[in-house]
Amino acid sequence: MVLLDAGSTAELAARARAGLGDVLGSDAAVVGRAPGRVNLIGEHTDYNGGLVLPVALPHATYAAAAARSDGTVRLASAQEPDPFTGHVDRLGPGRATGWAAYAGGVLWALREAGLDVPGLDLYVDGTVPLGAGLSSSAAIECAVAMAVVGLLGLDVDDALRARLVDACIRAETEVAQAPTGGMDQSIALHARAGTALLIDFTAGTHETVDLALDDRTILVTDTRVSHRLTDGGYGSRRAECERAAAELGVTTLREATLEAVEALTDDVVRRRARHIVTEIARVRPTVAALGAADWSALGDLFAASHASMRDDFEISTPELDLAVATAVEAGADGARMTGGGFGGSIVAVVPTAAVRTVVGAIDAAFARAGHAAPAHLLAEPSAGAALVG
Ligand code: GAF
Repeated sequence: MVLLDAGSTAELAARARAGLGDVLGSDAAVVGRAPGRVNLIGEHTDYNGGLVLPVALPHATYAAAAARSDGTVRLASAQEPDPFTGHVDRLGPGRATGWAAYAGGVLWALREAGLDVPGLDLYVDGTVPLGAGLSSSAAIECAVAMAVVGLLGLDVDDALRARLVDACIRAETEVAQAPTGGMDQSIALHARAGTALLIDFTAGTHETVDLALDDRTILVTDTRVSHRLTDGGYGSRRAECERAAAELGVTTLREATLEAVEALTDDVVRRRARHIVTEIARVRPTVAALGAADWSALGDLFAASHASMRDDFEISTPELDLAVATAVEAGADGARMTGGGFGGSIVAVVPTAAVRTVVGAIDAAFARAGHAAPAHLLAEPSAGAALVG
């Protein structure tokens, strides 16, 4: 069994500081920390003006930073091979590629937002699994953003957090060119421990949802089928949703009715839109089921969500389907694929006493099917981005 440990904040902050010293020869002035996330329900709904319900993971990314007076920007990572060197005046679209586009893109976007970002040395380390659909990219962006506001000595209130969300979204969509919807940056910056975040992308609001999980555990299983949001599958789903909205004469699919969607003539566009409309309708009932500890209702909602992503949105994989089916057979209340899809992870709500059984059953099923061994983590709902250490 591979159980991914979140690590201790103090130890990982110290590790990031040590990395900055060893690799770039700088003494860290600050360390920013931002969590990965797992979405409980509401998939691909963010860019359709819909509702989402993510929680922050205890697994996080740490960015140790020191300001420089010459405008040079040097970026290095414990998890990524290619360090980056550039100048703080020249970090916009087209300047950096790979992981450095996410980190450097944030520096550019914060400058665009009016912050006086200096040259800096920055080193990233952490425990958010990469390519697992658990928002490692947004964790890098938001950890870098926190490090910058730390260097600038700014007071991190809710208004500043909202500006950081916008800057991190610009870094991801305009510099890294991943056409994503904003959920991941919002949860990374606004999460509160012990809660999920209900975000409404039409109203532009978010509210915390207390999670009294009692004898339940949120289990995440990474199928180790790597997913990338820049590969084209994510973008083509987004384009199909936009086409459906245009044909229905609505600004976003949030405004569409199921009846109108069923009348769309193109089979693919109709099924994509049906996923979005039905998925948005599942979010508030999921909040209610969690609040009432109605695990049977939660299981039905998760099952319908997974079927919709498998059959209508077509973003699941055989590994995700196997993990979901096995988790439920082995005693999970509910399970569904989570995140952008085309690989990545499932999320399951499991009676805590059954976690080992469920993990063992998924491992055995993957071995029997000849799939690579999956990795598991316990998603204790955790706090959002902060300065640490
Ligand atoms: C990825 C994206 F980054 C999010 O914006 C969201 O669309 C998600 O996939 C699917 O719900 O994480």
